[in-house]
Amino acid sequence: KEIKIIEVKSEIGAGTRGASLGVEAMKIASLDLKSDFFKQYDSIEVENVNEMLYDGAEHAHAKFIDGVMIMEERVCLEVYEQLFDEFFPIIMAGDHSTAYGTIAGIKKTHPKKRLGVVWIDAHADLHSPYTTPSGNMHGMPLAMACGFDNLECKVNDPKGETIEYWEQLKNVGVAGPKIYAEDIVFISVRDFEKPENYLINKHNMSFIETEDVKKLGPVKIAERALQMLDHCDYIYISFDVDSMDSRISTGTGTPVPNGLTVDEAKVLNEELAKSPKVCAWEIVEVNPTLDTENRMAEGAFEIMEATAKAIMARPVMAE
Ligand code: DIR
Ligand code: MN
Ligand code: MN
Ligand code: MN
Repeated sequence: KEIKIIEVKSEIGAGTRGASLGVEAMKIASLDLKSDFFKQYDSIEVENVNEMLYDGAEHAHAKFIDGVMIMEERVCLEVYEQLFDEFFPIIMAGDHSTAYGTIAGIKKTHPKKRLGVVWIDAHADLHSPYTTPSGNMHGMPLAMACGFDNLECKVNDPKGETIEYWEQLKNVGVAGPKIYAEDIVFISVRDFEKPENYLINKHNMSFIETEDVKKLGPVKIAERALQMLDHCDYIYISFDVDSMDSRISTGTGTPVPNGLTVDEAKVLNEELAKSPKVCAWEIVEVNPTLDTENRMAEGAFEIMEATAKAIMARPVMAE
């Protein structure tokens, strides 16, 4: 299977400006590291709506949800098209909200198949407009994918117009939930709010801590994560660079201590990608405006390049 790079230079779901520059920063990193990665694979860019960032914030508990809606639809269609054409999509995105578009695109391609998700992130991204502490929609993609409102933990009172968009969002690609909460494996998630904690416990979601990665090593952890999703037909890997330790992830909007090293993240993603069930891989939240000497993008690029190599080397999956 050939890899196709899908560039999503959107930052409309982030609270800090600059994540839409992450894609270009990783291209600069490839030049500095003398890699021909971007010559090796074709890429296609999804048109963004970043100009909407100039408009006022009408949706306090789901900022720019109208723009997010457009982006999810576009990413969904592009991922669907590339999968349909039998490419393996590597999605280079800005903020993490568009990962829901990717999930929707996979589900649209394989509506009857069970899709597992490995979510490598410092955050659980399980908020809804009813529970978000920030209103930033990069904290919501997994709630969109599972169709969670989490009204049990309601702390906000979003207005009707916001809720209309939220309900519409749940039907991107195909109507209703795209995944089951029990088909998500979180790795290195360590910064979450009570409403997210509630969902994680309620649905007994799978959780692998940074500690475990350090103790058992990324190879064993990848094996364990794949084992946890053994009952799924396909697997999607979502890699938020803030899963790495805040000393490393200097160029990202919401750095958190006690994360992975570049090496751990690299081996983890490589090992996961070796599974023929893995059908798409995504990297998000590189923000060069916050960085020093493009270090974040260089680490992120190294991880992406190694993962791509692992994808290209694997045996073909029987349908
Ligand atoms: C926090 C931070 N849970 C929020 N989320 C981030 O605002 O929803 N997600 N940074 O990537
Ligand atoms: Mn297209
Ligand atoms: Mn995230
Ligand atoms: Mn994160």
